[in-house]
Amino acid sequence: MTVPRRLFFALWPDDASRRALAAEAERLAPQCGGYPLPAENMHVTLAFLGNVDASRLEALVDLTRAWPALNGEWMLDRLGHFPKPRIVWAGSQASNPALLALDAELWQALTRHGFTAPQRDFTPHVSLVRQADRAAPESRLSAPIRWRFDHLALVESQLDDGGSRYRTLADNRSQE
Ligand code: 2AM
Repeated sequence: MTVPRRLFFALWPDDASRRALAAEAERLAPQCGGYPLPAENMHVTLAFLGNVDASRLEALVDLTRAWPALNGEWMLDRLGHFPKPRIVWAGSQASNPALLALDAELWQALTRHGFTAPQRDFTPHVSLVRQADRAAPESRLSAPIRWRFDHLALVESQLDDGGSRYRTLADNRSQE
């Protein structure tokens, strides 16, 4: 048995989207009573695996690198609040069929690798503010953010004193 790794699959925004999301987080944090997440942490989780034995990592890296190229878009325009984990997040009013299909396909592949998909529906979201006691006063982002996603990433989460640090272990961009 080796040391478990806390892993998840995510989409990572381009720099402009990331900066726009971080600016929203800064703006909202005082209103929601929490702390803003930094630009480098902005992402949408497609599949959270939790603690995974390191012996399974190689198969996950292979799956990630072999994943077909992505060329999608997600228009973020709304704000939401998950009261229990105390998160204020950005998402979209309209559902995004491509994003939902990608999530379902990813879980199908992960199921073949012995992972179990969650029972609950997937609510694509980008966490902006943590320890948020209140929802944002408004339900819209101050301006819509158009995020083009072009790669899938396998990411490790490490907790330290400053919060979560994320490290990409593999992605499906060309290896050349
Ligand atoms: P969150 O931002 O909504 O907290 C790394 O922790 C990533 O995995 C974050 O995007 C986090 O979502 C997500 N995550 C953490 N715990 C999770 C869980 N039990 N189920 C689903 N996603 C989780």
